[in-house]
Amino acid sequence: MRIVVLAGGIGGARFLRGLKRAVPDADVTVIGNTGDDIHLFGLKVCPDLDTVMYTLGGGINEEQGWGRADETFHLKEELAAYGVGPEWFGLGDRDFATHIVRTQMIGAGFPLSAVTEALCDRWRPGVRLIPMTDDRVETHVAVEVDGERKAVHFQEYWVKLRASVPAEAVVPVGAEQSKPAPGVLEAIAEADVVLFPPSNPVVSIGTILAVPGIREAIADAGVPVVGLSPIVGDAPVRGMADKVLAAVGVESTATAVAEHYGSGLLDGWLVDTVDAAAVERVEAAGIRCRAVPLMMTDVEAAAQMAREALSLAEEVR
Ligand code: GDP
Ligand code: FO1
Ligand code: CA
Repeated sequence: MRIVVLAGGIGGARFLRGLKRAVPDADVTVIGNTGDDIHLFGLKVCPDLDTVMYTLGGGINEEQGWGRADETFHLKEELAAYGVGPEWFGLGDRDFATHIVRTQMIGAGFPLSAVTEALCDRWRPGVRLIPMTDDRVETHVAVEVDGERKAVHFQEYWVKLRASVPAEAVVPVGAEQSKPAPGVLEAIAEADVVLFPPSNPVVSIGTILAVPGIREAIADAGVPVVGLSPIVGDAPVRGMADKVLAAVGVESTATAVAEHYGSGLLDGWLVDTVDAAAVERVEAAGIRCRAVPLMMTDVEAAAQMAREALSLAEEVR
């Protein structure tokens, strides 16, 4: 079975680990979000690609959900001693090696998709991980700070400001001009099923869908498209997705997120059992819906979610 998954960071990565356990022999292609990418200290950092790569490759910091296990921060401290920041972004020593290799390869002329493949030669994630695009796309967030309206990089909004100020707009800068990376449209066209894990609908999956051609390829593939809600009990399970959903005028409910994707894109939607009341409304919107446990408390729980998603895909096929 050929499965395509559009993934952000933690929500996408943990679901993928479950999917690998549920269907070990499946051919899984992951289209990764690169809108969170940021250039720091002259290095290109790709948080969501790295989160998927480290999680599936066994190198992730499990408690944090991002960054390397067994990490130290000597390099960051030395840079800070020179007054070189930003101090608000925690790049660790082990993680730095990934960004150095990536930046060096990009400087040598390799596209991000080829660099990601090379990094995965070490981590062996067991999936084919492709960035959504080789072009530069950076999500920026329009905010008002101390009466001044300005756009900040998504990481500054998320990590430095902790989404503590209202997001007035979320813009994937460069997306309109970007092209899907090699292999993205082909994987979608050849897929038996497309899954949206419980990733952020705006700044993870929304950004991937903003790359011209990807949304259309999914709609045209003619295969089941099934999503899992990242919103449980009217709040994000983790992080501040409610803040960016508000920026695009979407309520933080499992129903509103399904309606936001719409029946033109989604065939099936899984909500958590606490949101069982949402099933009727989602189905009224033309999307087949089931309520099942959606908390990824461990790999087995995530695997069971993957089984439910694939079983719903068979129902709507
Ligand atoms: P990020 O890039 O690291 O923010 O990760 P993603 O975009 O892939 O996923 C973030 C979303 O995952 C958040 O909106 C969370 O609500 C959701 N999430 C995290 N853990 C769980 C879980 O156990 N169950 C569900 N349903 N959603 C989760
Ligand atoms: N998230 C934080 O909340 N604080 C950090 O200092 C931080 C550093 C960091 C370094 C590398 C990396 O790959 C991810 C990192 N993240 C950090 C996570 C990340 O940038 C965001 O959680 C996601 O991009 C949000 O979608
Ligand atoms: Ca992310």
